[in-house]
Amino acid sequence: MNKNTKILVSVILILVLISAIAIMMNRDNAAAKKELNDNAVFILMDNGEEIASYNMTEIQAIGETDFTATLDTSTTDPEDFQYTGVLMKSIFEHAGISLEGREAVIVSAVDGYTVAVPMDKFMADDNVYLAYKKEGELIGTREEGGKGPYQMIISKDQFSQFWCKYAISADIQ
Ligand SMILES: Nc1nc2c(c(=O)[nH]1)N[C@H]1C(S)=C(S)[C@@H](COP(=O)(O)O)O[C@H]1N2
Ligand SMILES: [Mo]
Repeated sequence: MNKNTKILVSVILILVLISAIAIMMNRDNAAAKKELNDNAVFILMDNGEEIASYNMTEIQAIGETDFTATLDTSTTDPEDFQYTGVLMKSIFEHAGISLEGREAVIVSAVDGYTVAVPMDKFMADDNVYLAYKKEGELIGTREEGGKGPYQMIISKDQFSQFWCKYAISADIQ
């Protein structure tokens, strides 16, 4: 091998090594992200008392649905997105909590934001979802720069101020 060939071979070997390391690190990150999201817990409460908690795998099993909603914030123009989640009323039904004669559901987030959803809105078809994917990708945790892992999305709302990012619990009143 002449000198130039040796240099070329060394450069190629180094590049191959660097990309192998990058691929491995990426794989670890993806696995860690999936685990973080799979383990994320959502809590159901009845008048302030915790009655059930679900992780993402359990929530998905209740009845995963794709739906569209219009994200319209004070700083962005309205835009339709496809989300994936479970109707929030189905989670309460799964936990055996009767929704009859109740008044509202208070959804709370880790940043202290809370949204009160009146019962007629909560019970409507195809409306109040606990979502965890947007356009097929996990919404992601706040630490990852996401708006989840769970985000309450109200499919029929014209504006999105009644949605709830980083949602952690729902309390039926
Ligand atoms: N936890 C939490 N959820 C929230 C908010 C918030 O500040 N904290 N803001 C609301 C408002 S005003 C809007 S328009 C939507 C979308 O906010 P985004 O643009 O940050 O996604 O989230 C809603 N949900
Ligand atoms: Mo907003």
